[in-house]
Amino acid sequence: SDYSQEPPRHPSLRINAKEPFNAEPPRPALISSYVTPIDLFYKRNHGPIPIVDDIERYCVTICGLIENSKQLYMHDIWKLPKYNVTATLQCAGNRRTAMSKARTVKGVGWDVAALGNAVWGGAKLADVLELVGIPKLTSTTKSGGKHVEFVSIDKCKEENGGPYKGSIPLSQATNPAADVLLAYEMNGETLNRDHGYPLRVIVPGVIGARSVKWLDSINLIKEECQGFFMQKDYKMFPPSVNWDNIDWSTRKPLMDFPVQCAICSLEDVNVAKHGKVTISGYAVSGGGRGIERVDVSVDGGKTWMEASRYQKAGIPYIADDISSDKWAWVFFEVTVDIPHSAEIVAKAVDSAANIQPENVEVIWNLRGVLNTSWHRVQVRLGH
Ligand code: MTE
Ligand code: MO
Repeated sequence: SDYSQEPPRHPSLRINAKEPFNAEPPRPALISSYVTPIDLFYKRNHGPIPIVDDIERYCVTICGLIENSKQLYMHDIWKLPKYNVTATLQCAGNRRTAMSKARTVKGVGWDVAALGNAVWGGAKLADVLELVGIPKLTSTTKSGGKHVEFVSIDKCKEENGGPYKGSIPLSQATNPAADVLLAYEMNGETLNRDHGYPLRVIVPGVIGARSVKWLDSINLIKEECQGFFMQKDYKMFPPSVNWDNIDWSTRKPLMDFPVQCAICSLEDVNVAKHGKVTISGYAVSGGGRGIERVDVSVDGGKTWMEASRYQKAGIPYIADDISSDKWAWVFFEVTVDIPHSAEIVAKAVDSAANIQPENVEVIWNLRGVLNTSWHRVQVRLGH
């Protein structure tokens, strides 16, 4: 693999792995703006960043179970109606480092910032598929259990030097309301190399792994993608499963993200003075579910206070309201009195009343995915 032509990156990113490049912003930087600046957005790669230098010749092949396969050039995609979707992308490995502290897991370590919120600009996949004769989802459409596979142009060792791949159900791909995009813009700028230039998939509400970057082809297939990252990774096993007894075929690939939150105004261990402290962070759920509530405790979970929630500064957030960004995180904030050394805890409830597990032990899994346990930070009083 060749890492000699990696793009420049922001110096404040915390690097979790160099080759492939995996990095996240510091906690306070993550919540300094509702739309995450591109250079601070986490970067999660499985190989070198590919180079596409001839945009005129770049095209996406659509093939598989369709009448005639088709090659779409960027000018074909630019011609389709353009949508801007504000969506939070979160890696299934977010908060893995904390899970590994309970019991060692395999995978790149991440603190709480393996996610970011961006305005993705591009064509709807449902419109693209219509170009090859696949109709949009209606109440009478039969998707026949088919799937839409995304194949990248990057190369990764897990695929033995082959491309990164993933798939979603055809019923989601053809549903305009699912907002699945082929994105060529991020926050109003041309997508950069780290995030998938020239074209990537964005699957809102689903673990980041399915939002394939550097798209090369779209394949209509009978069953879900058989690639490594669908079948041998990004699955959640019970705590009893270890590397000697694992049977990958017993579990489904992870798709929608469960409810998650984290405090970002504090590190794991802090020294504070007596008095008022503002606790802030993010909360987000998958599948388009809003955030109904965020609770904060300053006594390790014995008593709780409700935090205020917002997406845009100063405007109160209402879960699942038409005025809110349904695929995006919310920020929370509460000012507390810290009377003595304390464990500060945050937990969120989503609009389907889903809650987060109290302890990481009950959701421990050998790959360290979906650590959505209550987020805890320690504060010791200093002078
Ligand atoms: N697409 C390709 N082609 N190669 C990859 O390694 N990583 C996936 C996904 N798409 C990946 C990919 C994973 S695991 C995540 S979490 C997101 O991209 C990260 O997207 P980002 O780097 O833009 O934040
Ligand atoms: Mo990921």
